[in-house]
Amino acid sequence: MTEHTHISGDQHWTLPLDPASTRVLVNGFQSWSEAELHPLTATQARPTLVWMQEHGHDPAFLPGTADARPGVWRSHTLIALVRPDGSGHVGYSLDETRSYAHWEARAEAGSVTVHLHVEGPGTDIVFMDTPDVTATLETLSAELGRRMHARTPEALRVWCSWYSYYRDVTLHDMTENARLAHAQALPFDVFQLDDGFQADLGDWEIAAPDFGGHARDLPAALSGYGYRAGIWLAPFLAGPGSELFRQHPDWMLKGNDGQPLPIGNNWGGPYYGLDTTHPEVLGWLRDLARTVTGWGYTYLKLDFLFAGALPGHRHDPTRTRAEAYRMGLSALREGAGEDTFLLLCGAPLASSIGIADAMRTGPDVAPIWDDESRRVYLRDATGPAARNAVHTALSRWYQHTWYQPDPDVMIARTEQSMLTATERHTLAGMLDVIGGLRASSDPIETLNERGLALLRRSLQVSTPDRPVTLAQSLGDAVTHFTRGTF
Ligand code: 9PG
Repeated sequence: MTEHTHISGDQHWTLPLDPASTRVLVNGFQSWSEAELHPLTATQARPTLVWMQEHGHDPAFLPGTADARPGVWRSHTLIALVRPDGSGHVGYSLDETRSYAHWEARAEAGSVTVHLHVEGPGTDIVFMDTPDVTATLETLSAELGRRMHARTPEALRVWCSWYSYYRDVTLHDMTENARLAHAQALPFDVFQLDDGFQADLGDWEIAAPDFGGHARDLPAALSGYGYRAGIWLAPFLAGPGSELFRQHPDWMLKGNDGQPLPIGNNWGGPYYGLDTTHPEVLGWLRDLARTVTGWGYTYLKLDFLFAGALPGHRHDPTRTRAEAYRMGLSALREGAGEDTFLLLCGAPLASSIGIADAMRTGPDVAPIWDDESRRVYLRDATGPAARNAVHTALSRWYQHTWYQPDPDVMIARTEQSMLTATERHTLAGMLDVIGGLRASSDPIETLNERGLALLRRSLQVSTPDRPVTLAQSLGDAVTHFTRGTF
């Protein structure tokens, strides 16, 4: 047991570190948020555009770029300050079921200060110096996992429709890929239908006109090929034109004026979020999860979950953001049952432990290595790109004791892709180092012999005996890649 102090409110530390030679490891709020190891004197990226802030960043980072300054770094749950020899200081929150720990490190003249703000009633905090930051992060992560009853089931091998078909996916695309994968004896466990099958956000049981069928018809077809069925939901969201929104405006997160509050912009317009402190919302979430598992789905990819941890739950404002989030998530788990595999995405990280089976630990992969204009000019490294995905998931290597990490898909196809052969192999190799879920989205018919060979190699699950070597190799990889060769 590590020594900890129960902390509520704010706390400060001044550390005898040389800012110029110190690196800082930060962990953003949710799956897509920044996680990185950088020189402390650099400037933390804050996106300049509001919709980018909404999609990857904690509201606690807002407003915008106002306080993005050299030498000021913010992080959730934990923070580490690392000397060149690997020693340093670690701050860590050991329980995020009710409270969130916001950390901020600042380079001062000849020292480093760390500020902690605990949002919520208080939590057990460790703040320690250590000869080995990597080892200490592993130990504290295991402790947090134990305290929050982490679920770390066997990793699964998943085919997912998103990264090739996007919202144009049809029922036929799913069954055809399963048929071809079966014919090639590709060892997937799950075929997962992503965004595009539903009439609207919230109207999950009504089929999109162009889907060419209904999602409820997929599981039986997949089981004929020996694959489990997976489905994507954004269960805390409602589209403004949905039946859900029209019938239950009162279930939405609300602004100070008592009106439903748009919480983001995607799918060609704004969307709203459900108030997960509302008992009727919880009942609806339970029923939704029960309905799709009743259709035969045993793997749910639950996405855009950060909506459950936003301010605006007016039904019971006494709940903290973490509590409101876990109420919504628990309702989904109850409806889905203990045996259904829940992969969370766009989700607050530590406050999902104990309910999540797996967690996306980075932004989306895309068939392009780097989206330089968004990353450099718009100051946002959370956009879809292979580089952002592996860089972020690598920087969260210690989270394998919180849930199974999902570093997102490898890409083996050569068409509809801007990845070079080197980039395809680098991506696959780095996902393998990260471990956790193995996934692909390539249309099977587009894969030649070499593509199939790369895919087969990537589907070899090599967890769970990774942790020790994982920490070492990732520590090296993160250092190497953040030196600019990445
Ligand atoms: C379906 C997709 C896929 C994907 C998820 C998620 O606007 N944004 O910043 C933004 C970020 C991620 C994103 C969509 C939008 O992708 O990660 O795997 O399921 O939703 O819509």
